[in-house]
Formats: sequence, C-alpha cells, structure tokens
Amino acid sequence: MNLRDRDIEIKKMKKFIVLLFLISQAEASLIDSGRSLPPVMAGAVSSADYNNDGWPDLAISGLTLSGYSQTSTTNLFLGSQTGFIEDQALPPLTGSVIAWADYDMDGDLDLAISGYGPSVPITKLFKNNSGLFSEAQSLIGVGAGAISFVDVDNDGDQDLAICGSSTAGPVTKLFKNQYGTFTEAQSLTGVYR
Ligand SMILES: [Ca+2]
Ligand SMILES: [Ca+2]
Ligand SMILES: [Ca+2]
Repeated sequence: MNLRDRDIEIKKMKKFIVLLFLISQAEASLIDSGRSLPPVMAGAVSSADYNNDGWPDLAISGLTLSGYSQTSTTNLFLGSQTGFIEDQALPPLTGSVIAWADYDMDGDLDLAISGYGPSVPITKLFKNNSGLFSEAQSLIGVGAGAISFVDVDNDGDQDLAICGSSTAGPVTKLFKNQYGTFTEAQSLTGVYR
C-alpha cells in the first residue's frame, strides 16, 4: 500500500468511525455509550441480531493500524442498550466481506465471511449455535470480492454467490444449498473489486 492509498484509507476509516458514532448516538438517544469499536479499513461491517435478543449486533472485519504496523481482524460484537461489547473472534481478514442468512433454517442467523487471510484468501461458513459460531464449511477463498445469500433455485433455502480474487485469479461462483451443505453449481465470469 503506497502513501496515497494509505491516506485515502485513513480518510475512509475516519468517516467510518464518525458513522458508527452517529449510529450509536441515535440508538442511545444521543447518549454516548462510552464504548469504542476497532477502526478498520479495507474491510467490512455488517449488522444483524444474531442472538435474537432484539438488539442489533455487529461483525467487523478488516485491516487495523498501530503506528506503521498492520494487522487484520474479524470480530463479533453483541449489541445492547449500553452499546457493543466484543463477543467472539473469527479468522482475521482484510479485503473482506460479510453476509448473514439463516441457511440451515433453525431460526438464527448464520454467517459467511471471505477475504485475504494471513496466507491465502478464504471463504468460510459459520453456523450459529445459540449465539456461538462454529465453522461449518470452507468454500473457494476470495479477497476483494463479494458474497451474497440468495435463493436462486426458489426451493426455500438460501444459496450463496461468491466472487473475488482467488489464488487462481478472479472467480464468480454459485453454490447451491443442499440441506445445509453448499456445492458448486455454476461458474460465471470472474470479477473482483
Ligand atoms: Ca442482538
Ligand atoms: Ca441458522
Ligand atoms: Ca435454494
């Protein structure tokens, strides 16, 4: 990452921090929760009530800076009236994306994440077990991409589309959900961000 890209990412990170602050202010009736969230860049944030308590929770993933050293992170935060508290760590990623869906149809939201891991890009599905996430399946790893749950075959369960930069180059693949297990159904023109 050159200095110009770094400056752009820092500006984006500052905007993101301001956005999160405004969201927390709005949800807390303009009372500062006093809690902070990790600033990230080249990553993703996504909200979902994964423990079904009525409060939106957060998944945050991306690159963090400490001086000139860089590390990546992926963490889940439980929301409440007083703000967000760190709940669970997932594989650290950058160039990451996050998607939620109840793909096993047991009433709670499950999670798919993809991005650049420490060595190779990954895509992993995590099953929600009463608010605790366990890895359920690994799919083609991509960074700088997108993942989206959608019921493409209209059979009532959520299938998964993945695109991004894999170790074999840009890919776009569609995976069908068969009783909670995803199998590749179609490959399309590969793209990445
Ligand atoms: Ca919640
Ligand atoms: Ca579920
Ligand atoms: Ca389906």
